[in-house]
Amino acid sequence: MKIYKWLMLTLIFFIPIFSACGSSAPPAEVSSSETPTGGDTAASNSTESGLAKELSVYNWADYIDEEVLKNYEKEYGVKIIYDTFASNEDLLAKLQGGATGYDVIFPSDYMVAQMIELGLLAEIDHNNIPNLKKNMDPFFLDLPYDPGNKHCVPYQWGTTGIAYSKKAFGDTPPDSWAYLYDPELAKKWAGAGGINILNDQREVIGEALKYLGYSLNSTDEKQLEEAKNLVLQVKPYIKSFNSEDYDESLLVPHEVVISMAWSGDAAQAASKTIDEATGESDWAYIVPKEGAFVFQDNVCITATSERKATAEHFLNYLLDAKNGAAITNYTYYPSPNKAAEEFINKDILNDPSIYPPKEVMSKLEWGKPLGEAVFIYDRLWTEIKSQ
Ligand code: N2P
Repeated sequence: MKIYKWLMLTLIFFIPIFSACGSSAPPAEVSSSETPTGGDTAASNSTESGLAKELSVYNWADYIDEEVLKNYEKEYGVKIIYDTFASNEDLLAKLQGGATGYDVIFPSDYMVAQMIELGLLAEIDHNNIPNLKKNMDPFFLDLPYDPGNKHCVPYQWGTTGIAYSKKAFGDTPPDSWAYLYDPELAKKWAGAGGINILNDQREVIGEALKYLGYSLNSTDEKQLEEAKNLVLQVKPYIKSFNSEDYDESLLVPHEVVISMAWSGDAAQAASKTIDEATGESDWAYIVPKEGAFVFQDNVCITATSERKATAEHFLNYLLDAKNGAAITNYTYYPSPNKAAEEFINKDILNDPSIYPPKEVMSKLEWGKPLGEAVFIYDRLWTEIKSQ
């Protein structure tokens, strides 16, 4: 397992976007403390321990074990105000729209870079987050989108692919994006049970680009128009654009037979469709042969947070080994927390749809910030959704 994981991680981080990996020294060892240094006592709403009375946390849908939140509230007397979003772009729009109440947010790699540039993230004090150095696998630290982890700590990572019902597909798994983007195939599977795709512009346009043989980070307007036209051609066959509760409400009760999906959500759905007699699950997951996104999500503090010490205390809590394992055991996404590994269920650690083998890893591509082309994506997405 260890060698396998090392190989896999080497493969992930030695692709070009992360080529600066490991260029600076990790932060010095610090002692652990239960209460935040400085604390949020200046804020009128604070507990005796110096922590704020409330903390506002904004995460992806279905991306934490809520017991972990409840335990934090119980242990430290901090009430968590919890809310969820569907995509990085929705998160960004919320912050740019002037929402100032959020303290802790969970952007993916490319969005961290974009948010740092826009001044939306606070710098974090590693002295208040000792679990970062203590528990995290160094392969996931100091990456080019946030050098030195000045703003964020790693949370979980995963891949994008296709979730499908084995009953519907039998011995022929949908191993290509053609099943979602080719009008003939899409028509067939719309008729045979229904198709869901993620409600996420980078994913829907990016995987269409991949299907066309382009980079999912393309900023070429002609390629992007081509991708949009592809999506518009299959749009009549798409039952839903859902990236929030699709694993619950769509995959489990068989509302659809095929869905663009994030790996952990697909694995969660698979775990819920196990036939007791055979031990086999109905849902399975495949990364299409053309390749797809691989992502690392992060936990960061907003620049506008007035409860930064409490937010750092909460980040440190999430990076605790047992909490990291509880989160992965619930979400089915791989954890960058090395110390958590011994507490993660073995069937998760050994599941290749969750920890992809290296031949799959080599087909994946990390998302990059798009610069000015972000406006083209926004326009194309509006056209896709409104037509
Ligand atoms: C979990 C969402 C996964 C995050 N439902 C994708 N970056």
